[in-house]
Amino acid sequence: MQMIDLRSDTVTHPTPAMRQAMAEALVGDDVYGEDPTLNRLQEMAAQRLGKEAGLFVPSGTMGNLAAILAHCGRGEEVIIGDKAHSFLYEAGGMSALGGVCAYQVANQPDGSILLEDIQVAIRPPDAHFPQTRLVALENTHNRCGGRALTIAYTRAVGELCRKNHLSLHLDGARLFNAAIALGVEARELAAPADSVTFCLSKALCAPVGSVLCGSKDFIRRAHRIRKQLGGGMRQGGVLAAAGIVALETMVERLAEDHRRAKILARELAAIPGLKLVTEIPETNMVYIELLESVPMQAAQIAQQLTQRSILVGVVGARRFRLVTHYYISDEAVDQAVTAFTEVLASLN
Ligand code: TLP
Repeated sequence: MQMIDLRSDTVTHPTPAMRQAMAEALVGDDVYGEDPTLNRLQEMAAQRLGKEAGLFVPSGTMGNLAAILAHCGRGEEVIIGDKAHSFLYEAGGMSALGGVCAYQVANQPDGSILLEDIQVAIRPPDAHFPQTRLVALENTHNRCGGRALTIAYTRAVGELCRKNHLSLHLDGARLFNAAIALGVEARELAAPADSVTFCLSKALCAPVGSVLCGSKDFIRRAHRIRKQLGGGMRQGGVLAAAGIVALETMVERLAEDHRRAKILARELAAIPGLKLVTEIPETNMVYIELLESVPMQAAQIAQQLTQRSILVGVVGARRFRLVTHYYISDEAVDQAVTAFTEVLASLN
């Protein structure tokens, strides 16, 4: 039986249409700026997000890093949520490679950061302190259950930043999931931010790549940093071709993943021994945990699920993350629920 892989939407493979576009892509040397397919993807992405320019990068991690390094110099500071991907899961790149300090503030359960917490974190002009340069938000917020930040909230943070002469970066790895869930355009969510990264290689199914978008001047700086990081990709058009198919055909269908995540969450929550960590999901992530009554840890349960062909993310001693995506059908959702039911029933 084929594995049902709910660990992440990053596990998605390119679709047949993407593979065909990749095979037929016109390419050139992108370090000379001569890859027509890559140039087209960058233009499309920038246009879609309402920014002047775009820069194709190999990963969301490099997009966020290049953005933070383009906004902040050594010894300068970014105000960032304590559950932000860039803070928790990007190997400390901003400090290791850019000497940038991270001032952590609490993420609220909905993924936002309180405006008053941002205000308090802004450093006064005093030689004792690192200088605050940037605020970073994440939409959708991965560790906060895939919650979507609204246009109104993002605007309010943008205004606070402008008032204090700070820039705003948005880690929009799953920005299109947020846009679909809220019924708005991605460019409206991106408008208050000076820079935005979004990923082609997650729910949009492309094999590799993200695009960093911003003003022409900002992208010029980020382009040099991408080169320093070794991210200049010669005939990258082969990858960009899949990204173009992703943007053209894979955005609207995200609603299906969100519908299935809601069903999955409701059905898992009804199984004795399980409870939802966050409410019914807005997008494609279900976080669920084991009640105290369950005499096993999440890793052991996950092993038993694997034997039933279900792969889930273990994100804590008693916590799972399940992510729906293009390759998770209604039947796959049913099979995952059945597997959880059987494994938990077998413990009684
Ligand atoms: N997230 C991955 C893991 O690293 C946790 C996942 O499976 O969800 N921003 C956000 C919000 C992300 O969720 C991720 C990847 C990234 C950035 C980094 O993207 P990549 O993996 O392309 O470097």
